[in-house]
Amino acid sequence: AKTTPTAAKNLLTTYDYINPKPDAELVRKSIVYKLIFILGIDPKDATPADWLNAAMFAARDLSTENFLSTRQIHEKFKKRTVYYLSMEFLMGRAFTNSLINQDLYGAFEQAFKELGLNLADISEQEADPALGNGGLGRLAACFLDSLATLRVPAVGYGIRYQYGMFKQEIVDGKQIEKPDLWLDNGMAWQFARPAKRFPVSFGGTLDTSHYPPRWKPAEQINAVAYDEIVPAFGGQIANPLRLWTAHTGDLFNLASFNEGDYFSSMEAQMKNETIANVLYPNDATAVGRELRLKQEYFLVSASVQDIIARHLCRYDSIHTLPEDVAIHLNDTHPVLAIPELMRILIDDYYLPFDQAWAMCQKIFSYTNHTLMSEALEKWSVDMMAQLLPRHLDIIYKINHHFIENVVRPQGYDDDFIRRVSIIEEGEQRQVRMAWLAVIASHKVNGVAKIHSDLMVSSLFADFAALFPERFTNVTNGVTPRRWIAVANPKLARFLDKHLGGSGWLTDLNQLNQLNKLVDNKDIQNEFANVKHAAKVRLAEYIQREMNITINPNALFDVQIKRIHAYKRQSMNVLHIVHRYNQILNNPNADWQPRVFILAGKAASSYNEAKQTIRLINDIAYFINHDERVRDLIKVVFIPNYSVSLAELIIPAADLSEQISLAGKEASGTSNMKFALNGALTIGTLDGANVEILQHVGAENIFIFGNTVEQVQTLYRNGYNPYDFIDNDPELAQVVNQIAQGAFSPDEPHRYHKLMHNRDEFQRYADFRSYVNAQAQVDKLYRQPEKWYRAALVNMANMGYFSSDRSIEDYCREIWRIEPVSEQELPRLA
Ligand code: F55
Repeated sequence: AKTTPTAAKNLLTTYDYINPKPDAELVRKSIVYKLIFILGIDPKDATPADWLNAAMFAARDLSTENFLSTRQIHEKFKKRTVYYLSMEFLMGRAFTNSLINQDLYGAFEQAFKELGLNLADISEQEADPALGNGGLGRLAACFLDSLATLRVPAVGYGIRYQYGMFKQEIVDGKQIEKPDLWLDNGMAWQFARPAKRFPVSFGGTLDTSHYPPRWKPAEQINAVAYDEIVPAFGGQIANPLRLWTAHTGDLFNLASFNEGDYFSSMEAQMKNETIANVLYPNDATAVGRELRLKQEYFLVSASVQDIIARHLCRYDSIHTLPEDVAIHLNDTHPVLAIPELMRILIDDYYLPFDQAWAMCQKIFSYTNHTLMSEALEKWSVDMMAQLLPRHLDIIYKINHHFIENVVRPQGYDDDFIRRVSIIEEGEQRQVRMAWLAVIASHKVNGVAKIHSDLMVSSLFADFAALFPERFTNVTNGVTPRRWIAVANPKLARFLDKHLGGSGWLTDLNQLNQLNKLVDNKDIQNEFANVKHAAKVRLAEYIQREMNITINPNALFDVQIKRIHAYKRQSMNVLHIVHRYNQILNNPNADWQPRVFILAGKAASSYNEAKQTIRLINDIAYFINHDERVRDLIKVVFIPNYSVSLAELIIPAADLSEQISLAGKEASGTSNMKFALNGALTIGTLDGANVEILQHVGAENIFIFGNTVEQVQTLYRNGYNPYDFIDNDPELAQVVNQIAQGAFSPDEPHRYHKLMHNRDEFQRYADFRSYVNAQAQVDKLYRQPEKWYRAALVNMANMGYFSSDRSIEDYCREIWRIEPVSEQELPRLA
């Protein structure tokens, strides 16, 4: 039983701590108080980082009451809750976002002014927590923002990696990886929850002489929670993001402890504490490493135990779990949650298999983020038998049940059964995690229409024949709070002014009112000024950090994303070199000056991607120092791409490069962020580009390249890159220059392989069409009225791509979850 002292209860119901909202003076006092009494620092010795920490504590106080009262509302009304399980949350900086969401930016700005400090400079001190690789992790963060803002009862579960995504340095053009010490200056934002801990077991043996079988694990480790507040825009509601760390605690390596081997039991524990140490930096290839499997199980075991504990606080029976709980799997990475829940229901609650399985199928849903075979997770049966014998046993039983009760009765042949089996036979038997996810989930979704269609017609075709109603689409979205209000405040003011207030921030379809203003020359100019200011800001950063001068009046052409062959950064390079050649051939033509901006990390083991980074830097050095091109071309590779760099770069882009090979990019989300900030897209018919085209109209986007069908035909006919190189002298020239060392004279063959490979992603097939589209870009940019009109049309039609719309789709179609209603909200005193 929980008791609440009356005084504390009042605090939670009357908001008398800070009601209605603190003014600058109260904020200033609070910051100074935190500095002195929480951090123990004398104001006259405080560094900017100290001030930031103090201010973050002050800001955290202001969302804590919302956070706690949200929990109370959920309890009181027994709100059905969605648990979003993800190995990655790329949250970005929290401070400015929380001030904007709580409408406190002005008060904090003024408070710092009175202290003789500048809020924007202080905010720059915050580490950017990079607990994710790229799109998948950032999507999870946008979704948490929308879930809170839409008042959906939701908890995010992830891992509190001590080292997130590595820090990228560029030395002699090459990527160097350094550890990312994001926790070094303290993390004022997260509440440690030392009492929220669950044991997670590994290894050992399975005694099948009983029913249910008894798992006797060899090792146990504690998962300990840290809660980060996810504030809604507009205050009132805040949801938790619960991140797990690994602690030794008082649990031991059971086997060696029993033998009295204290030291080796401690040694084993120390090894296990490394579970939450580091994020795997692979974004499009699965790794078969044991530590990764341990990380995945660590996340889901702690989370499922916590979900059950929370359920049992409200209901006295485990049987009501499917009414109370929806668990969403962000890709297959947390799929072990399925056998983990089965294990607990069967082994701890003595449910029969069929009953436990029926519950799982109501509870789980799964999002697929890729069709590429190298990214599909498969774990060797041997490894799983070693590490999780009971889970492997349950997976076999699920598979047996599926094949005997679902597949065979429908009369499918052995070949079909071999294809849909969770266990892949072969030299090394493997567990197909995506198959398990599909079989256990009531809904499986792709992340853009074209991707969801391909998912059903290719990767999951056999399953779509078995359960067609299971598959659906939820097109991705991005949060306008971070991607406009935080990243581009000048654009936010522009929108406030022309849309009559800030309602667009929570109802992004209001942007379509811009459609009637797109021909207005004053408004075009006003937007051009917003864009120019962002370009100046980025140019200053590039000058300061890289000592490269760029001209803000040039066209800023931007490709920022993970470096991967399918995303075709090297095709972007082909165009740059082609343009360079054209300028040298015809120096007196009226060229449109361009700045090519690229950024992104390569997985540390991905050689081709690293070579691509080096090529970009070699070419940048060469072209930027060639006086003959003057400033008609500048090439800049900005190191250490991150959420906070995206916030700086995206508002400054004129042109957004979305040039993946059709069929390979599941959705893309930066395409949405760019268009929302008034950049025009040059892109293929891939992922969400297809839907962006439908929304903005063909006159306002530069589409090029082969379609999925054409790509497939080329593959089928035995794609030969030389069919294209040999028939296009300008392309051949570019390929030969790069391959023969024109940009790497110190090592002429450095890029031979990069140019003369199988061209798996058909850069050469799409080259000519890409170059033609780029010529159209130049032509339109030279007619500013038309360009800025098109930019405004893009913004006006981006309402659909709000993550609020995505989350509404999930709530309605997948999770069957209702937000906290107006009536359920406590009224402000
Ligand atoms: C991370 C770890 C592994 Cl093991 C595999 C993949 C990843 C990863 O980061 N994937 C990823 O970012 N996928 C992207 O998801 C986005 C959100 O749905 C899509 O927009 C994007 O197309 C897709 O590549």
